[in-house]
Amino acid sequence: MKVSEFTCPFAQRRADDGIGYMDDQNDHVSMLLKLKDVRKAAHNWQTFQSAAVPGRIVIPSEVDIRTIRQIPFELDPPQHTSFRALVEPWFKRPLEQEYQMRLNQIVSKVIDTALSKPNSVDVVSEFALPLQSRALTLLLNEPFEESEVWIAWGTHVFRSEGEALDADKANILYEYIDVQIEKALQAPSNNLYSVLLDSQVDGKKLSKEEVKGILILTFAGGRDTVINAVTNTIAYFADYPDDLTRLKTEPNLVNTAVEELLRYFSPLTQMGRVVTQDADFAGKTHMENTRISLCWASANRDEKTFEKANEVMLDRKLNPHVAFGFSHHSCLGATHARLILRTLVTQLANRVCAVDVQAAAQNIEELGEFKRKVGFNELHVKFKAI
Ligand code: EMZ
Repeated sequence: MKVSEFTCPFAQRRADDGIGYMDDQNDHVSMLLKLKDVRKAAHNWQTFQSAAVPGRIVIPSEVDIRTIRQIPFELDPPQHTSFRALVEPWFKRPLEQEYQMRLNQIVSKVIDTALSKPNSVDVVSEFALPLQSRALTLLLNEPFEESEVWIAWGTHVFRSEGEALDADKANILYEYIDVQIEKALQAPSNNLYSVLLDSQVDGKKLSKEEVKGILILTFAGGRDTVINAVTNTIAYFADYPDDLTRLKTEPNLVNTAVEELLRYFSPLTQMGRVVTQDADFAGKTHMENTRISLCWASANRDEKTFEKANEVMLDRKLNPHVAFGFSHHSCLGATHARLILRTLVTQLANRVCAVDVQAAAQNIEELGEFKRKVGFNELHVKFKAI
């Protein structure tokens, strides 16, 4: 089996009745597995809400380690609409030339370091993690050196090895953000904290807690997801070096290639919703106050929409994947994430001709009746320069 292969554990269930089940900390989840159901439910915020108890829509649930609402992701319209409108322009800054230039330098340096190592590099801890953290300095508009603090936190801000939920770790993030908010109040700058503290939503200044909620999402939502996407992309090119050559000669392919890799890997497996009233949906009755999940990873392999769904086709034309979610909650960080991946793929194609895998340890999620690979805990490779 190739190291980059991602078999879809949901295929049989999706074909049988389109729903899977898992228990998450004694809180049952019905997983919607078909693309059309996932999309329909994502639209229907009246029945399937995001603004439940903070942490409950995340799977595994974070209710025991988080009391602060992540914003705008744990809100429903109309509150969601106002907050989303406020933060949207900031999260579109990756479209600016200056931002792209700086990201290009960050990616370039990470590749320089990897190429200069005489021995193998662990892509997770020595490549994807520093890349994610350094790129985040651009998104927050913080000094580059601050990334060293975030790198020390490891690949997930809420989890550590052997512990699905780590409260001590979560507290490090919460306390860090509190300190940064106080600093921004005392000496305002043009970073995300200051900009938010100076903003209003529906005519009201944001509270510290709201600012904190936006920052927690910014730190948590784009961390393991970006790290997985980067690591899986490198694993892919280790298996298919000819595709690197192809991308070098056909650089315009980079956008469709990145979308296809996102569809295939689906860095975030699923996201939950809480049922607000008894509802018949996808052939089942869902009781009030139970959870459903929108299983992006399964929806992205739905053969009804994606021809040869289990194959990577870098030039796939129609690709309505839901790797960044769907509807009003679609990923706020998507512009930033896409830029990271496009820059990475372009530079790899121009600088690297082969990636040799020396050792790999997969990261497998246990989801009730399913086990899903989502990335790697370690991936040791040697990059070969062109
Ligand atoms: C939440 C989630 C958001 C959650 C887009 O994903 O990502 C997870 O990694 C976090 O643990 O809190 O931010």
